Parts: sequence; structure tokens; C-alpha cells
Amino acid sequence: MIDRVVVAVAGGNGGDGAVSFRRERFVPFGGPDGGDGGRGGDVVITATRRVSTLGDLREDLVYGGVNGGKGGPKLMHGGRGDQCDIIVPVGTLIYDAEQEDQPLVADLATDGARIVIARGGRGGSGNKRFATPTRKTPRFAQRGAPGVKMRLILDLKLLADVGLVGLPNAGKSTMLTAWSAARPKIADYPFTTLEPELGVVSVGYDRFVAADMPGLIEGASDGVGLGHEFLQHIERTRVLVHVLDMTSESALDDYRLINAELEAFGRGLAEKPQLLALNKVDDAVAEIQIEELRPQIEALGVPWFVTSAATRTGTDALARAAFAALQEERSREVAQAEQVVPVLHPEPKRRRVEAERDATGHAVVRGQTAEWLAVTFDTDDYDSRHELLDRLKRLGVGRALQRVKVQPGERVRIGTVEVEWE
Ligand SMILES: Nc1nc2c(ncn2[C@@H]2O[C@H](COP(=O)(O)OP(=O)(O)O)[C@@H](O)[C@H]2O)c(=O)[nH]1
Ligand SMILES: [Mg+2]
Repeated sequence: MIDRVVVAVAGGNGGDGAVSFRRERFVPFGGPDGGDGGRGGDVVITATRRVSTLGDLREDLVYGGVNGGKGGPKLMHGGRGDQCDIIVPVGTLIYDAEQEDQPLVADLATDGARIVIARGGRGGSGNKRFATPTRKTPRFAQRGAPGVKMRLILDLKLLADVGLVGLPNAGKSTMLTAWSAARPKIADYPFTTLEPELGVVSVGYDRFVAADMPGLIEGASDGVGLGHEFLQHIERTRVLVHVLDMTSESALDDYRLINAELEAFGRGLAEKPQLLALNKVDDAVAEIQIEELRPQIEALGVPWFVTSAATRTGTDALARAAFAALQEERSREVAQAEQVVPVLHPEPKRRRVEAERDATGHAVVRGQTAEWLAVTFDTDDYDSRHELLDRLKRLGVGRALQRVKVQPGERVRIGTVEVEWE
């Protein structure tokens, strides 16, 4: 079962630099004092064990960092935009939906793994920074750069957090149905399948993944062997809900039988915390047995719940308790495993400057810095345009354009901007 969402992310835009001049008494024109814009907030995706599905993410939202503040007079620096945090389960794979082959951008495989997926734009420089001995009163500033925008595919292979164990016919599949939107096969005969049936269970705003785990030992000893996928589910399971058919005359023996089976299976299954579901209470036989066996049940020292999976009596309370136990287990693990996880960054784009002619013969300049400069300097303003051209030349754009034989006066495209090359 794969959980998949497509989300839009956008780093915040950088704030514009300010154009401002000092006002002083008796000084007709003070020096430039426009401050820089602030950086836009990044979009960061962090993996945590504390969530199980991608169900909290919304496809109709853009996850955006906050825009950086504008620079102000008196060299006032614009504020930095707040970061936008997206929380996903461990195991989430992130693909770039905008590229044709949808490449994998990140595999958040460990608790706490983070990626800065969409950087906020840099703030623009205020006019103070463009003052030179020959240009004492620059009347332009740099705009903030737009943040990175992407569409992402987030993929997660759902693994069980809570396992339903119990004898065949105890009501595991029915419990899963009562809990979730999943519609597992419900059979009157024991033993349908060896693949666990999964369901996503909502508890308020939280969710967990539950699995009906049909007989482990029977399967293994029949030589059927449990597949890798099944074992993955078992290992990931943090809490077991032990479903007991209380219409059975041997309910307590059934309980011991399953626990012995868990013990024999190994892999830590027997050590996982259990909740007991005394199921089929809608049946009068079960009701009477629960009353009679109450002292023995209490003596087991396991939290127990009276349920009817068929009529959904007590099933919500059981789901809430299972989730609480799950969160407790996760907290314990997180506290134990204090690890430093590096922050990932997407592949940096090409920094080098390249020039070429496109199919129509148009000269095109590519390169991250060149594109950033082109969108942040106003090309309509004479001084600003010259600042841009000077900086592009310093980057080596002139040499690159000479190689493709661009003549002065020719229009050149840099990212989304066109300028006349001088
Ligand atoms: N009366 C009653 N029958 C139930 C209840 N839960 C499950 N059953 C029935 O018990 C049988 C086995 O249920 P199923 O969920 O397939 O058990 P599983 O083998 O543990 O997955 C089916 O006929 C169900 O309808 C319940 O709460 N009350
Ligand atoms: Mg079943």
C-alpha cells in the first residue's frame, strides 16, 4: 500500500533593497542609506517517526516560506522570512514532479532527516551598496530574488504501526474494518492470506497504520515462509492488539496460545506492548464469559477493552488507546536514539555561466548567479541596467557570449529576462 501526495512548495521571496538618502539639516543631498531586503524563508521537509502517513498534507495548498521584509531607510535591514516546515513519516521518498523523468530528490530514511527542498530567495541590496566614488547617489536598489518553486511527489510505503494478532476468526479483519477506511477480506473460514491487510486509522487529527496479521507460526511452519514485506511490517509494528473471541469456550487458552506463538516467532514480537480486545460482546455468550472471567482477565495485567468489532462498540476507545501506546513507544525510542542527522540539500544548480543559441538563433545565458542577477536588477533603469551588465561581465558572461558570436546591441535572454548586450 503506497501513500502518495503531490504538493507544491515555494521558498519565500527575498525582500527588495531600499532606495533612500540621508536627510540632514543643511545638507541638500545626504548619502545613500537604503538597507538590504531580508531573505525569504526556506521550505524544509523533516522526517519523523511520530507520524505514520502523508494524510496531513494537502494537495490544494502551496507550502510556502514567508517572504523576506523590504529594506528600509537608515540602513534598516528587512526581516528574514520564516521557514515553512513540512513533517513526513520516516521512509518518505521525494521526487521532482516537474521534470519529465521525475528524479528522486531525497530519501528520508531516518528519524530527523531533513532536506531544504525550496530555498527562499536572497534579499536585494539597498542603494547604499551601489555607491561608488563616481556614483555617489545611486537611485536604484536590487529587488529580492524569488524563492525556489517546485512540485513534489511524496511517496511512502505504508508500514504497520499496530498489529492485530489473534486466532483465526477472532475478528481481526472486522476490527480493521471498524477502525478504518480499509475493506479487508472477511472470511468465515480460518486463514485467508499471509499478506497483512492494512488500514489507516484516524484518531482525531492523528493517524496510524494497523495490520491484520494472520497466523504467523502456521504460515512459517507450513513452509509457506513469510515474505520480506510481511517481516518489514512485523518489525515496524510498535504495539499489538490481541483480539480474543469471547464466544470461544477456551478464550484464555486462546490468549496463551497466541502469546506462545509470538514467543516462538521471535524477532521481539512477544516483547511488544499488548492491548487486549475482548471481542464479540454483542453476542450473549461473550458477554457472560467476560463477566465470569473478569478476575482472571484482570490478573493478566494487560490493559483490556470490551469490544464488538461487528457493531463497533468500544472500538474507538481501543483505537485511541492503541495510538496512545504507540506514541509512548515512539517517544521511548526517540529518547534512546539520540543521533545527529545531516541536513540534505537538493543538488545545487550549475553555478558556471554558459551561453548558447537556441533553436531560433536567440542567445541564451544559463547559470544560477547570472539568472539571479537578471531577475533582481531593473533593466529599464539606466543605472541599474549598467550595474547588471557590469556584474554579468565580471561573471564571465561577456566571454561566454563572444563564443557564440553575440554582437553589441543584440538582445540576450537570461532566465526569464531579456537585455540588450552592450
Ligand atoms: N458477533 C460478532 N461476530 C464478529 C465480530 N467480529 C468478527 N465477527 C465475525 O467473526 C468472523 C471472523 O471475523 P474476521 O474479522 O474475519 O476474523 P479474523 O480471522 O480474525 O480476521 C466473521 O464471521 C465475522 O463476521 C463481533 O464483534 N461480533
Ligand atoms: Mg482476517
